[in-house]
Amino acid sequence: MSARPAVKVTALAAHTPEAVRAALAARGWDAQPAWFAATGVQALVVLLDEVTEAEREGLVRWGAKAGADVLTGEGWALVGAPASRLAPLARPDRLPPGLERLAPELGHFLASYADPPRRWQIGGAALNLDHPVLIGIVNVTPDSFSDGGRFATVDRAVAQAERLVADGCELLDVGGESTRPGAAPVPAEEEVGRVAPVIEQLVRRGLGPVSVDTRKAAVARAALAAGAAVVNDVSGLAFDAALAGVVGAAQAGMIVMHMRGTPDTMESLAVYRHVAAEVAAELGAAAARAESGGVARERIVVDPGFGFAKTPEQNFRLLDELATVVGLGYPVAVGPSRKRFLGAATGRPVEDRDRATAVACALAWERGARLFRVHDAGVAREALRVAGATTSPN
Ligand code: PMM
Repeated sequence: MSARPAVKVTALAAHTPEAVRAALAARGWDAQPAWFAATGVQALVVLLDEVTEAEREGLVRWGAKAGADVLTGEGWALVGAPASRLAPLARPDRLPPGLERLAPELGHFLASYADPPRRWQIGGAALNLDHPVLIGIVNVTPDSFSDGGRFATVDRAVAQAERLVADGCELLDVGGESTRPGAAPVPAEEEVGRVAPVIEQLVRRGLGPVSVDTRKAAVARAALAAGAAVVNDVSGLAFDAALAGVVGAAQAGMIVMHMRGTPDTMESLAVYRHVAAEVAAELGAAAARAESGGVARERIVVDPGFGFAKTPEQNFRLLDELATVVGLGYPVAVGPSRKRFLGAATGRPVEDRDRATAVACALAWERGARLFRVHDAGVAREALRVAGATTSPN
C-alpha cells in the first residue's frame, strides 16, 4: 500500500487579499465569494482610545470568545483580529452589550477598508484613483527649496507644465509661496500676482486640471476664479479659517495636508510619541474641519505632509505606517519629492533625488497612497507603473 503524500504547507502572502482570493479561485470558488472571504481573513489591528473601564472589560471578554487578541491599558484597547471577526463589533444588532459606542467608528473604518474611495471629485471633474495619479509641481516662487526661481515667469511655468503633462501628470499644482523652513511669508496680493496668471494660462491651454498650493482664502478665491479645480492647503486649515468656505462654495477639490505650526516654527514641533497615530489623528481633525466648513467628503484628499514638522526618522516611520493615514477613509496624497529625508538616506543633494523620490512613491502606493506630488514625473511614473502593476484590478 502506497503512503499518502505528506501534507503540503504553502505560505500565502498576508499583506494582500489577492493571495487568498487566488488560492480559493484555483480551487473552484466563484469570484465574488472568493473576494469576500479573502477580504475577511485579512488581519487587522485597530487601536481604540477613549474607552471606558467597562468597555475594556467587555472587549477582553469578547476577544477571548471571538479569538481576537486584545491588549489594553487605562483608556485604551488594541484589538488584533481578522476583518471577519471585527465586523460584528461594527454591527449594533450583533454587538455584545456594553460595547455599543464602538459600532459607529468601527463601522466607518471597516466600510472604507472594504471599499476604499475610488474617485476624487474636483472642480468640474473627477479623478479616477484605480491607478497612481501624478501631481506635477509648478512652483512660481523665487525661493522654493528645490527649483526656486527657475519657473518664475509665466512662459517658463507653462513650459514646465507641458513637460509634466507629457510625462503623465494628471493634475498640476501651482504654488506662489515657499513653505520651506524659515521662508518669509508672502502677502496675499503678491501671491495672487504670481499664481493667477499662470493658472489662467495652463487652463486656457488645456493643460489642467490645476491645483493651487496656498494657505490663504483670498488667494484660493482668485485661483479658483482663474480656473483652478483644487486647493492644496499645507496648513491643514489651521492658517485661514475662511479657506474651507471658499473651497466648499466653489465645489472644488481640496488637499488637506498635515503640519504643525508654521514653516517658521514647525521644526521645533517635531515631537511625537507615535508619529503615524498622531499625524492621522491631527489630519482626521483637519479633514473634519474641512467638512464642517462646507467641503463635501468626496472632494477631500489627505496628505501626511512629509518634511513638515517631522524629522527624517519620523518621515520614514510615517511612510512605513502610511496605512494608519489610509485608515482615515479619505484618498491619500504624498509629497516626498526631493525632500531632506531622502537626502539623509541617500547622501544625494536636492537636485539628484528623483530616483529616491520614485522609490518613496512606489512604497507609498504599496501602503495605500493614490496621488503623488512630484517635481519630475519621468522616473516616478516608471516606478509607479511597476508598483501599480502588482495591484491587480478587482
Ligand atoms: N510639500 C511642499 C509644498 N506643498 N503640498 C502637499 N499636498 N504635500 C507636500 O508634501 C507639499 C505640498 C514643499 O515642497 P516644494 O517647496 O518643493 O513644493
